[in-house]
Amino acid sequence: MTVTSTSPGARLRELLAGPEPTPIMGAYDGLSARIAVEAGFGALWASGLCMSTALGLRDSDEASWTDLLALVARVVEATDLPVLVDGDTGYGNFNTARRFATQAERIGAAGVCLEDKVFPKMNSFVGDRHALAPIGEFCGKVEACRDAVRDPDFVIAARVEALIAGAGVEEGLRRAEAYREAGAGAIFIHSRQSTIDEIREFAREWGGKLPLVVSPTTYYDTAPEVYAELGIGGVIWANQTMRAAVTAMRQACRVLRTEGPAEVEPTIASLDEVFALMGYAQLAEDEARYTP
Ligand code: SPV
Ligand code: MG
Repeated sequence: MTVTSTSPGARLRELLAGPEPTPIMGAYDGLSARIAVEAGFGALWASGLCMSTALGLRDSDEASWTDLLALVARVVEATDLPVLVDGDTGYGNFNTARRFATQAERIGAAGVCLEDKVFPKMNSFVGDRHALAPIGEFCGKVEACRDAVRDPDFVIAARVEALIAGAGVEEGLRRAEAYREAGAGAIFIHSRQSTIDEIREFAREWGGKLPLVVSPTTYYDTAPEVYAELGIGGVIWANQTMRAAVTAMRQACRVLRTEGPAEVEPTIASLDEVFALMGYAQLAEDEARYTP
């Protein structure tokens, strides 16, 4: 374990304000967190969609926030990277939002991201019912979280869903500015277009007033240098590991059932790989050291 004198929030802030966009990998349990660390990501996104899916639930506030925080705790434990936690809408009002934020801080997260939709929310890629919360009410949530957390560097990111709701760039900018004034430390501007065009328009108008975070699930083929050109602080690859796991597990189950275990074996991680990933050798060393 690496011990640093700076808080997780301070490290996340520094990364988001840095000259290069930070690649942030979605994680949903200890395993996915370890794999992201191994691949060299700078920070993690505890994804509501992926954690819900891992629990066998839909990303529409079906999972309780305590269920989700139990997984966040595993993500945090598995790595020294700063973890930004998807806080959905804050699960109700300012009071539930601030309780979520303080509990996330307590388990070692670097920040919480709240989205300006109405509870219960629906995943931003599903359907067209994405009612936006009143601006004043959402600002109250941001402020309440800011006031409640202990570390002034703990990041309260405000996620603007105006583009998802079809309300346009101008409405997104109006909301982002209100959330900045309410004390947000970063703006997550979300889009589900297949190009980065509306994000580009937003980012140019925004002019770097606060770090911007994006999640290019649908505009994944954007050239990497574009994020830097637009002054984007963090690029969240929110769900690729979960989707990779779905494909791999389905394939393994199908082949095992239809062709047999011998066909599956060469296509899956060996147990030795799993033991290496999980640090069993370190445990053996520790046993030699600590066991008389
Ligand atoms: C999540 O990962 O849960 C997100 C991002 O909120 S997305 O699902 O892409 O909207
Ligand atoms: Mg989410």
